[in-house]
Amino acid sequence: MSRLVIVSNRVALPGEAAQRSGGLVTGLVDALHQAGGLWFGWSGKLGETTPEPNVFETEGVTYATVDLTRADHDGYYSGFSNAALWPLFHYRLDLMNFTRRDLAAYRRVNALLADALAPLLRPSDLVWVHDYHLIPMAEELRRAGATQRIGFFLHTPFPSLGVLATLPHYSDLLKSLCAYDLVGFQTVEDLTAFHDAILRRAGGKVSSDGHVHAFDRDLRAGAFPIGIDTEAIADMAGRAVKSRTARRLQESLRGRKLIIGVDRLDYSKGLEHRFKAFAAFLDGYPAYRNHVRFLQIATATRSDVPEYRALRQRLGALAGDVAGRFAELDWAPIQYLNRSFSQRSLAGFFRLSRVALVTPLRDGMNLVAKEYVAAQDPDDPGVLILSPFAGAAYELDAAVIANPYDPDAVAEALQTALGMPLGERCERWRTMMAVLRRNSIAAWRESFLGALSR
Ligand code: ADQ
Repeated sequence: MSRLVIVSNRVALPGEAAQRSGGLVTGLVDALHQAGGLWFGWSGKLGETTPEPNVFETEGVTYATVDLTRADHDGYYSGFSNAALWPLFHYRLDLMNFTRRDLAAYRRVNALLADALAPLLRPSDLVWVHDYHLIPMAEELRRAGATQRIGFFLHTPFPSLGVLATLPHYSDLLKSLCAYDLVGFQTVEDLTAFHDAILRRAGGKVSSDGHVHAFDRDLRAGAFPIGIDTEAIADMAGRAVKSRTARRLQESLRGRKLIIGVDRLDYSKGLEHRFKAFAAFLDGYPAYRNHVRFLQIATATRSDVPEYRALRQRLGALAGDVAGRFAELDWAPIQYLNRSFSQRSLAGFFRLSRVALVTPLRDGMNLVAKEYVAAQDPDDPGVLILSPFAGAAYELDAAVIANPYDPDAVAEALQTALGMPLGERCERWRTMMAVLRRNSIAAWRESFLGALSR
C-alpha cells in the first residue's frame, strides 16, 4: 500500500485538528492515520532564512513543516495567492491585484517548498497537493527529481477562460496543472472551464473519459465534489443543541425564528448583498418584523490583505444601518458577530435555526450549506436558502435557490422558507440528506485517491 503525502499551505498540527473548523481537516487526518502518512506545509511561523523542514511524528502520522521569511510569505500568500488568484478564481477582477513581484515570490516559495519536501518522499508515495497556493508544486517536485504520482485538488472555483485570461502569464498556471497526474475540481462547471482552457489556449486534447493531453503530458482531470462527515455532524448537532451555549441562544430568541449565516469574512461570500437582502425582506414583509432574528457569524480572515479590512468596515456599518432602521426597544433584527465558534457550537446553532442563508457570489463548494442540512432535526428540519453560484447547488438542488444579486429574490426566498409547511420541509431535507450521506468526506477522499492510484 502506498504512503499518502498531503501537501497544503497550512498543516493542521495534532491538537489543532480537533478545534480547526472543517471536516476537511478531520477527513484528511483520518486518511493519514489509516495508512500512516506525511503532512507537509508551512508551519504558520515566519522565520529568518531558507527553510529546513521540522519533522516529527505522532500517532503514526509524520508532520513536516517549514518556516517562511516575511517577504516570501507576503508575496506568496497575502500577495499572489490571496490578492491575485483568490479574487480571479471568484470572478472579482475588480479586486485582483497582480504584481510581477508577487508572482515571483509565489514561484519561489513553491520551488523552495518542493526542495524541502523532495528528500522526504519515498518512491511509492502518493502525493496529494491542495489548493491554489500550490499550483506549481508538481512541476517543482518533478524538477527536483520526483517521479511519484502527484494529484491536485482545487477547493475554489476554476474560472471560465475569459476571466482566467486576464491574469498575466495565465498559461503558466495551465502548464503547471498539467504536471500533475490527476487534477480534481469541485464541479463539472469548473472541470469544463479547465477543459476549455486546455483546448483553446494550450493546444491540448481532452477525451470524454477524462484524459487530458497538453504540454507534452498525459493526465486526468475530474470533478470530485467535496463532502462532510454527515453522520458525525448530525450526532454532534443532536447533542450540542442541549449545551449551555445553544440553550442561551434559544432562550434569547423568546420564540422568534432564527435565520443564520456562518461564513469566513470574505467578499466571495456575498455578505453585503445578504445584509441588504435582509433589509429588503423586512421592508417587503413587515409582518415578520419582531418575529425573526438574523444571526450572522463572520470570522475575520486574511486581515493583512487590505480588501478584507475594508470589507469588515463596510459590513459593520451595514449591520448598524439595518439595526438602526428596524430595531425596536425589545427587538434586535440582526446580530452580527466577528468571533469564531467551535464546530460543535455551530452545529447546535444550525439545529436551532429555521433558515440558513448561504448566498455566496461565487464559492467552490461551501461546506456550511452541507453542515446546516446535516445538523437539522429530522422531525422538524429548517430550510436552506442557497446561491446557485455555490458548488453545493449542483448537489443540493432541493434547497430554495435564490440569486444573491437580486435582493428581492432573496427576500422572497426568506418568506417562502419561513412559511414553508412541515411536510415540504421534511421532503426537501430528506432529498438533500440522501445526497450528503452518499457524497461524504470519506467518499470524496476515496474517489480522489482511487483515481490517483489507478
Ligand atoms: P471556505 O471558503 O473556508 O473553504 P466553507 O466551505 O464554507 O468555506 O467553510 C469551510 C469550513 O469552515 C466549514 O467547515 C465551516 O463550518 C467553517 N467555517 C466557516 N465560517 C466559519 C466561522 N465564521 N466560524 C467557524 N467556522 C467557520 C474553501 C472553499 C469552499 C470549499 C472549502 C472546502 O472556498 O468553497 O467548500 O474550501 O473545499
